Amino acid sequence: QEYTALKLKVKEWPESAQKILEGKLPQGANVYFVPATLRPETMYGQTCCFVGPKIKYGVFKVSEEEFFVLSERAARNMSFQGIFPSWGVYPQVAQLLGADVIGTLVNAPLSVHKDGVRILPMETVKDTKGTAVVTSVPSDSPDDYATVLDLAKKADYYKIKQEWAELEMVPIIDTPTYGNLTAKALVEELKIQSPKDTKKLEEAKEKAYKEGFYKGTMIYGSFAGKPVEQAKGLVRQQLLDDGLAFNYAEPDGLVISRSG
Ligand code: ZZB
Repeated sequence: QEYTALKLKVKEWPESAQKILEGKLPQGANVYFVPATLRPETMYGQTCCFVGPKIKYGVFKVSEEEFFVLSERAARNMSFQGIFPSWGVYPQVAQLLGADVIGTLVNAPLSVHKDGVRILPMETVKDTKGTAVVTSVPSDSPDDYATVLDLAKKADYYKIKQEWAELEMVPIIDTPTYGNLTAKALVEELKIQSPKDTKKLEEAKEKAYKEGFYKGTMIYGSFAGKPVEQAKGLVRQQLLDDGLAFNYAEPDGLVISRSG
């Protein structure tokens, strides 16, 4: 599985994370949440970024001034892909639970939300896939759409501010079958009630992938007017060239055997 790993720079930590990180990072360090995505062309539509509240994350030192927040499994894999300076070495400076970083304000590259987006909880994030950080595009990902609806509805329960889950969803891809908010259309058509409707969400995801990739047209961003099939590689290359992302390959044999 070939992912694009995106760098979401931290602008402001919540108090819970500040306490844990105190004294562990050099002055002026840049810390990034690093979600892995298969859909770089949708990054304009990021409205938040998810972590699993019970998942353990590490803060790993990539260079003197750059630190990544992701799962230890992903850091180890990256250390064999030339992402850390020494082969097989991924120095960890702190450990956090997803719950500790809820509310962190990050800058999401290409997102229409230029003031930043929030780190929010998603119960269905898998520790065994990608980086265990998942950037949220509710216009085009049914899982993300179902999750942001649920978060906004139960903001108190999730201990978040409702407005963090309600950043505007901007249409970025038009499709013949589902219009320009594919995920919303599919969640409604399949009558998906909650992020726990995993079977229906799986079906919705497959349909959204197929429709978006083979029939979608970009209607936002530098490649507006181009088919998604072309734009995907172009947006990815632009992110790579601007130093906002890097390639991350998941050694898939391992993942299949672990997740069944
Ligand atoms: C942004 C995005 C926008 C995504 C979209 C999808 C869609 P797959 O297909 O099952 O391999 N993801 C990544 N890591 C995790 C994780 N650890 N736990 C849960 N979800 C994860 O899944 C790859 C996609 O699943 C990734 O691409 C990421 O969400 C999420 F419009 O990034 B994606 C129709 C899907 N649309």
